[in-house]
Amino acid sequence: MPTVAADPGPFTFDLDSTALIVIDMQRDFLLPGGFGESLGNDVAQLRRTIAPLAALLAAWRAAGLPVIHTREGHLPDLSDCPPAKLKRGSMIGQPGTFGKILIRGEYGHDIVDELQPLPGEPVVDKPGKGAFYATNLDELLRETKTLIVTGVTTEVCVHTTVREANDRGYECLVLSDCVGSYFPEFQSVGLRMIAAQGGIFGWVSESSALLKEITR
Ligand code: TIU
Repeated sequence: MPTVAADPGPFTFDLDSTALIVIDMQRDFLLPGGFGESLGNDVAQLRRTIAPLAALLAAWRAAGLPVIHTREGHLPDLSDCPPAKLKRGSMIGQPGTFGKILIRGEYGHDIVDELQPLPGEPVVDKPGKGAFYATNLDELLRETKTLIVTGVTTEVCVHTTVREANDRGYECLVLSDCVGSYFPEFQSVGLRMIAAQGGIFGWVSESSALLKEITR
């Protein structure tokens, strides 16, 4: 079984029951001129995850291992958008640079070109921050015990998903170079929170450490 150097300590897991999850690598969050940037956010902080994630995806696919992608967004009539979310996110469903913001089927809602899912790879559309809430993710992960967690943003959808996964019995390895936050301090503290207290939510490592194990 592979072991990767991680915080708070070495993480050993079985590749036969491990899946890679790529969370919300959507144009609305990552593209210059998009929704995320229109809120005053620095998309460069997220875009630095694209290259290491593309390299990991290539190796992961070459090893024949399972990958699941997620996208945050809503039906065009917003009937699946929790009212409390819409209240604080009134731009959801409004016209943006890349189509209606966070609406399924719009260009901006889809995944960036560099990380497009391949045919057959599940894409989980989620209305919330966590990937388990109101989705079939738990059913897709029937054979899975370990999640390799990547995507954006570290303190929002990544954290929520990692917390949900913990309560459902999954072990999570979060890759620091493959998750990103618009805010450097949240990136740093968000990762520390996962590994704190002996790994309260999981382990934190880098993609290079994992790549060594899957490209042997
Ligand atoms: N995917 C995700 O994290 N959605 C967000 O809204 N993130 C923010 O940081 N705003």
